[in-house]
Amino acid sequence: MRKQLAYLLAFFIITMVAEAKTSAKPIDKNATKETNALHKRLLKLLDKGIMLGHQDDLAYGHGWYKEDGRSDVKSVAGDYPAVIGWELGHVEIGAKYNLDSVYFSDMKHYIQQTYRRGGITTLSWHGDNIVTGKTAWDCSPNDHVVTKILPGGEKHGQFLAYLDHVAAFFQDLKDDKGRLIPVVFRMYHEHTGGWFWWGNIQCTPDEYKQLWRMTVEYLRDKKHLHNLLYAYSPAAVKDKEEFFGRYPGDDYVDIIGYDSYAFVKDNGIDKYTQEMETNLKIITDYGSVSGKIPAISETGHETLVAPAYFTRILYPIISKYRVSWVLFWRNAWDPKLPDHYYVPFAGHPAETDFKSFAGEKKILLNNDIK
Ligand code: BMA
Repeated sequence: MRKQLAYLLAFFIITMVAEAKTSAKPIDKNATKETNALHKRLLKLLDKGIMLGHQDDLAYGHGWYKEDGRSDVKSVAGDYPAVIGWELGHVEIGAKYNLDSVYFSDMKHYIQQTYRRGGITTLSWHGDNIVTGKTAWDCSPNDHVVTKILPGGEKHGQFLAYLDHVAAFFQDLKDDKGRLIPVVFRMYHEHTGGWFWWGNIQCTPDEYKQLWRMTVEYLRDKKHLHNLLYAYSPAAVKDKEEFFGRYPGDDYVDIIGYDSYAFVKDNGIDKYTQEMETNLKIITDYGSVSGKIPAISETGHETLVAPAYFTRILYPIISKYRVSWVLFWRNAWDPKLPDHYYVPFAGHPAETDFKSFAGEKKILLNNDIK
């Protein structure tokens, strides 16, 4: 009898979990048809494999800037990434180009090209510190930026004007038929790290949650933007408690990720593998009960000095998990940053390693997700 009961309970739990996964919908009840389709597709692709992503892939790469059709991932692996990341920093101040010198007008074209090709777009936002007028990294604990931009704060109105610029960008992402292109908005990221004005040194967990909810409500309900999926992505955390300590709630998040980087100094690779295991477990466990889509929102190993980073360090870990994508950070074009790259380019010693990684059946490039 007991055994029967246990079976029944197990069956019930499995059914509930399966239900949570497949019936999950975007948090925006008025999400456009295309946004719903993207959400459904992301859930479905979890069964197929892990999408390869790269930040700024089409705009520039190591040693080049703005060459039509070029991509460092494509030059080495033969195809475009399935996911391409972009950065909105400075859109809020009405600038023509972002903090990494990508024109917003070009970015829109790249996003259109990606969409036309069946690829997926995610955007981060290193918005300026509205109190000091300096960068997102300017985060003295005494500025209380978040307190000041919440409703009632002295910078609230001015911050909404920042959000108006952000909204205008999203509103202008149109496909060939004039329909809004659905994209992932990964805002206020790495907030557990304490190095941005929205970080854990500058605001309380409650203030962070309020900031998040205020932003979603403003973009969705006031600006009537319905082409966004919202991604929550702390810097790698030590445990579940830290991950959810500033989580704004299931009604405000579609995608759950984390950022983690591999360094070689001080046992860095061991720390990285542990960090990846811990964080992958948190996001995939929660994803399987909540229907939230887990993703490795930023990762990589700058300059690729550790031997076989892709096939021997990264792949053995990530291949064990049902995770939507793995996004490698940017290959800077700027000659002042010659070592700032995360995927190999033609001629780099890690080329074969990356090619083998990208060739794994489980790793999906643009053509694999069409
Ligand atoms: C950082 C570095 C910076 C860049 C910023 C925003 O990690 O790549 O050079 O400006 O991201 O993209």
